[in-house]
Amino acid sequence: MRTRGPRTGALLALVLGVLAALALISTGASAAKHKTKSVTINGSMGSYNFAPMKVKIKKGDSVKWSWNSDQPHNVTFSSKKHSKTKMQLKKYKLTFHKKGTFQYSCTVHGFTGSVVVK
Ligand SMILES: [Cu+2]
Repeated sequence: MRTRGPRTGALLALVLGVLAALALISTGASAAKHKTKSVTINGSMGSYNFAPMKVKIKKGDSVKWSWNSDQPHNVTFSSKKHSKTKMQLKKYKLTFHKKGTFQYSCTVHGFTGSVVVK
């Protein structure tokens, strides 16, 4: 009867090493958290804008809008997603699951912004 030779031992070590490496890779991937970028509304009567006007994010990331203004504003996408129209918006957050460029505006004042999802 043969006992486990040095070659078998080396092969076993190699397999275990590969498994350990795979475990590390998958752990690393799931640990990559999705980010949230913030957009506020700047300006005063007659000259408002979203700041920043263009946000670049990755698929699965979110954008959070908030403002505290002397005028009511909203965030309205052509997809009909929209925030409430308020002077103070504590938080309006959307997560983007598709790549593309998404334009939006404040329908009260007409200024625009965009979210670019890569
Ligand atoms: Cu507005």
